[in-house]
Amino acid sequence: MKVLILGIDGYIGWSLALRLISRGHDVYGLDNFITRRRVKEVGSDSLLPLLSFSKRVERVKDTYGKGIEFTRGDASDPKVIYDVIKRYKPDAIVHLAEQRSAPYSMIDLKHALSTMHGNIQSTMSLLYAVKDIKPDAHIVKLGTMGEYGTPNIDIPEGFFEVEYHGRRDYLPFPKFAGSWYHWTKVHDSNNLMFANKLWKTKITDVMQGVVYGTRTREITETGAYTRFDIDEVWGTALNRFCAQAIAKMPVTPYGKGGQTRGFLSLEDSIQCLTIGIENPPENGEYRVFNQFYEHYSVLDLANKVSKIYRKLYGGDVTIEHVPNPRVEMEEHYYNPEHKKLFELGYRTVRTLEDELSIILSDINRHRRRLDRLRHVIMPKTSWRKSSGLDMLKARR
Ligand code: USQ
Repeated sequence: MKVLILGIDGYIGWSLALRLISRGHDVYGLDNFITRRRVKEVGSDSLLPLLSFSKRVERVKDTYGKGIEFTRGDASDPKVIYDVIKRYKPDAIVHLAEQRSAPYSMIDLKHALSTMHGNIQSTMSLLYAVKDIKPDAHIVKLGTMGEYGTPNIDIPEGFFEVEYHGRRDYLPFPKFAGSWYHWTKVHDSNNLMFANKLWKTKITDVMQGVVYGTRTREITETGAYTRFDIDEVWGTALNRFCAQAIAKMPVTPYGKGGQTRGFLSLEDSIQCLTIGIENPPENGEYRVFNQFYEHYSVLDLANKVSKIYRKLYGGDVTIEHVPNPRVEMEEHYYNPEHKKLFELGYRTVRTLEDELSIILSDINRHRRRLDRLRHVIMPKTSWRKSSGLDMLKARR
């Protein structure tokens, strides 16, 4: 199959490219390396050292005897998107080229606007380009479980039966996101649904949970790490907790730590995306996957990291409930459904405990780099303090 990955240089994009190549697919990629620059903008860097993209492709060729055709460009620029779809005529397009950090979008108005424009514009450009150039292509779009928020009822996979004033309908489940970033994904989902209604575009909208992990089978085979962020803006909960433990810093559940989210390993995320690509929806179908393995509270995860750390290194980890920089419920009901990927064959590869041992060991091997990143680990970006005043001052 010909698969175009928008955002091929990212945490998931690179790992997915390796998996697809190893399974014999033809992989094409687009990226403008903006995540590398934006992570530097907040004073941070990938904890695991990254090869340049051309070196990455050399490793792929050496290992699997096949390369990746790559275009450097911005996925939110319609011309760029039209050009790559014209050039590669892909069967499937995986859209991972959106700004993916909730804290980054909450820094201030400038960052909120760039997240809104970039994310929504890239999905809109992609929808039009597919309609105009390759209308039978399958769009696999990365959304987030965070689109649903944390309602006090079960969360279905996208749609649910509802009765109101005696009448029934099958409707999209209401969304209530928790950051400007998460809201861009809600807006994208609405646009995807509408494009499907207009043009019958074939779409898989992936509501993915929080991903953790350092490696997949192919990362080990090629030695070409994917990025691994641990700072307060770009790092996600479990990856950060592991880095905090190795750095002998407190592990930081925000507030009470009862915030519960769906989680899955990088290996599982790549398995699920591959299943979605290799098992496309029917022509004209818009389908939604809730993509995660299990749900945990952040305090549960802090305790698990502490347990595995003790087993591996013998010392204790301090768990510190720091004031929550976000506006979110810290204790709530959470029961999302997730059946469709399991029906298509998804099975988890490693237990959480085995995965944690691998992450902790990989971080431990890069302790020098970790020491250089200590100053960006503790939370700073505040949802409440986000403002547009500095942006306006800078324009005067
Ligand atoms: N959290 C802590 N301590 C930390 C970091 C985070 O308690 O040191 C808490 C947060 O307050 C939040 C939860 O952990 O309640 C998850 O936060 P996160 O930073 O791991 O993840 P989030 O900001 O939700 O975003 C990440 C990815 C995003 C993806 C999303 C899936 O960055 O791209 O869409 O996970 S989900 O969370 O299901 O929406």
